[in-house]
Amino acid sequence: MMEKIRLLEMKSEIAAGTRGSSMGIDALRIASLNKKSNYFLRYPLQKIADRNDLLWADNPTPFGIRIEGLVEVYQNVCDSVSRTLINEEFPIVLSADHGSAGGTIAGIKKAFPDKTLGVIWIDAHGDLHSPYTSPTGNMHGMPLATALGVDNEECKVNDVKEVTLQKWNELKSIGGINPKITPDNLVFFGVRDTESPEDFLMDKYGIKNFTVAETRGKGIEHAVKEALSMLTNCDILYVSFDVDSMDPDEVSYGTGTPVKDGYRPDEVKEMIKLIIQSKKVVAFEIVEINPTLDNKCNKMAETAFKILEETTRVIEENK
Ligand code: NNH
Ligand code: MN
Ligand code: MN
Ligand code: MN
Repeated sequence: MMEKIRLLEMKSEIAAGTRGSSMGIDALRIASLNKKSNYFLRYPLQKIADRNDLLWADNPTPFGIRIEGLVEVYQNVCDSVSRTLINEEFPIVLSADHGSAGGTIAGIKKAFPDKTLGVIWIDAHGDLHSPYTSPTGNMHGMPLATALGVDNEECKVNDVKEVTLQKWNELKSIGGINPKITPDNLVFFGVRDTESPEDFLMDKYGIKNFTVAETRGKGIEHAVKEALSMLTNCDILYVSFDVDSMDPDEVSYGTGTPVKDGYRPDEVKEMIKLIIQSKKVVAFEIVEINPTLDNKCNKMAETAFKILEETTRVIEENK
């Protein structure tokens, strides 16, 4: 049976510190046209409302920049993802910055409140900050903490305003379930640029990170098998693919926070394919393409598009 797929387009870039990721989805479209692919005609596409108007507004919450807008983004993504899943369609979320992913997780839990959700997070970053610990105040560094429901007050470095904390609590409760995942059901691939409050949480909860070296040493197949075996208690899985997991020198610098020594594109493509073949994945997301920063024309989007096309093919043949 062919899985029905729905593309969800979310252009929110208010959670990133650098401008331009809202153009990442159109950069994917251009990559598809240059490849003469009809990808964007093959699947229904739904645009989700953003709050990018806030990019021109004052920013009253320094340790949770534009957090009030992100609450709306979470709610909108949550509604679209849950509706898609309830319609028995597979949501592929094409998003600007990674802030959206907290809304995706909320939407999955809203659709499947009684199922145990596992998350595979392919990223150079841990995205485990809270307003108390963030070094930048950028909300795209925090989506996993909202899903886990952790504030990490033990590692507090920021003096956070009450209004920020109120919005933070709203973020955690979107979708009606908090926490949405447990740390043992979260697996990282490629995380290599964390701050100490994130390291503290990874140690405290024993969150598994397959480093690039470990993934290569074991081989992609073995590493994925091991990751899936850690998630056998999960009924469903969500794969979140931040393109900065890839090596900027292998691909390009077309992402807001590039980090050296990442994966090659063929490695992530294989990894995602093997994860989807577990038949447990119910949603896939791709984030943080920023064509305005690309030093090789549109190379990041072209690379991401190839991975997206192959991933979509595997989703279709899988069911
Ligand atoms: N940890 C940094 C921060 O919180 C960087 C986060 N940037 C990301 N995350 N792109 O994936 O600001
Ligand atoms: Mn990320
Ligand atoms: Mn990242
Ligand atoms: Mn587990």
